[in-house]
Parts: sequence; C-alpha cells; structure tokens
Amino acid sequence: MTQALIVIDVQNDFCPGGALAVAQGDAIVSGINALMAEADAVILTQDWHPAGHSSFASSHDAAPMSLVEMPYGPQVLWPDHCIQGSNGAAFHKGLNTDPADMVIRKGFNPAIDSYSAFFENDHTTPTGLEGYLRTRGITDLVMVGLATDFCVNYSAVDAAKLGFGVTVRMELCRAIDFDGSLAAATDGMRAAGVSLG
Ligand code: VGL
Ligand code: ZN
Repeated sequence: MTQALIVIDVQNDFCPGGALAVAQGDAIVSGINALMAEADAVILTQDWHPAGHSSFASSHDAAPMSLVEMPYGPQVLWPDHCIQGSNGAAFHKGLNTDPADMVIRKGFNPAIDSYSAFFENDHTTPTGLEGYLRTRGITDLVMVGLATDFCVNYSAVDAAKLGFGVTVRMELCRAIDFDGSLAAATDGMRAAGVSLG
C-alpha cells in the first residue's frame, strides 16, 4: 500500500477573517502538519479562481449562498474568494508547505466550479490528479482540510469512485455546514465507501 495525504484548500479565505471563512478553519493546521511525515506523498490543493468567476454571486447580481442552475447542474453562489494571486488564495501561513510533492490548483476555468480535486463540477473534466497518483503507484488516500461538506466531500467521493481507498480524518476538517450540507456530505461519503476516521 502506498498512501498519499491530500490536504484540501487550507487557504486564508477559508480561515477566520477570510472571504468565505469556515469556523475554526485554522484549528486544523498544526494537526495536518503533524500527519505529513507519515505519508508516502503529500499533495496540497489550492482553490484558484480568476476574478469574475461564474461561481461568484457578484458575477450574477445574486445574493451569496443562493443557488443558480448552471449547464452542469445546480451551483451555490459564493462570495468572491481565492482569487488567483491574492492573499486570500495563499495557503494559511502556519501550513507547512515544504513537504508537498505537488500542488494542484482547481477552479481556474471561468465557466465551471471545481470542488473536487479530481473533476470539475461537470463531473467529467479531469484535473489530472488521478493520473499523477496512479503513475506514482499510490493506492490509498488520507484526506483533510476545508471544507468538509464541499471540497473534501467531493474529492473523497470521486476518489472512492475511482477505486482509491479513502479515509477522511474528520477531526482535521471543518465544515461550512450550510442548509444541512454537512449531514448530507457525511451520508454521501459513507455511501460511497469512504472511511470517516
Ligand atoms: C470550497 C466553496 C467554494 C471548498 C471552495 O474549498 O470547500 N467551497 N470553493
Ligand atoms: Zn471556490
């Protein structure tokens, strides 16, 4: 078994004071750093949107957290966040990025959001992470980060569907928990065969 640690979106905008702050998003940073030494590979994901991204409420004259129908299905409209090159898009300063073998950016396509580290929200456009992991012989994934109910959830479910063994370390994740999204996410992850550790 070869195991990778996948650290999802531990970025300033998802931490207290950020544009899309997740409660206690920064509380998981030191625990994540401590896990890095145990992994055969460490991969960081980085939400990385161009200004005016189609997932931003401001692009639709709509209220943040409202829903819109996109060609690929329903999409939550978010406050502007993780704009390419901004401080909000930078990793939390406490996160140890030195052990990272790879940083994968997502959400850069202006027309499609990308919660999952594997596929954009159309569920078909790949990010390339699957190929990276397979060519390195990685079979098992431990996932941590932000937010439990969106990017961690989508990444974990996609990884399980692709045949990886997946464990989400829930104590090293924090959720947005909007409109029942955390309960739905935990049900969905369990149904997909993800271990919630
Ligand atoms: C995320 C909403 C929008 C996440 C990213 O990292 O969970 N959530 N963009
Ligand atoms: Zn985003």
